[in-house]
Amino acid sequence: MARVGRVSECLFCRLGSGEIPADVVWETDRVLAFRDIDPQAPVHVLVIPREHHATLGALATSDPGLLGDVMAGAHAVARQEGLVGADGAEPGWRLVVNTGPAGGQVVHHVHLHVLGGRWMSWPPG
Ligand code: D5M
Repeated sequence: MARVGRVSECLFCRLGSGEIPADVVWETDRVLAFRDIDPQAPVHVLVIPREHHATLGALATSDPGLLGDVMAGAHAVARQEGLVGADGAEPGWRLVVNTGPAGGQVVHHVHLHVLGGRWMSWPPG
């Protein structure tokens, strides 16, 4: 009961279930990809498991197969958004997983940022 209450308060759980609308670009029964509300690049899509896992580590530990599905989803989005060239390398894109407070994670439901459409700098801020 406590778990249900906690999950229902999670923004990305509510997006994943369709309770809150999102600009969905790609989806399967277990993975959802939608445009970031505050884009940091011409292409900025978030890829999430519909099921709640707070961090990358939590997902990797409890369901590595689902982590693989989320990673494959990120690549599918990059291809769909025109970020993957014929040889698989150009024009290029970036995958970011902010993890924990020092990593800049604000939403505590694991999400992969697919960023592209501009040249990226390094190191990130
Ligand atoms: O990034 C959390 C990201 O989530 C941040 O880039 C904004 C985005 N966000 C927050 N609310 C929404 C909604 N409702 N739709 C789409 N995108 C959203 P983090 O890695 O946790 O810092």
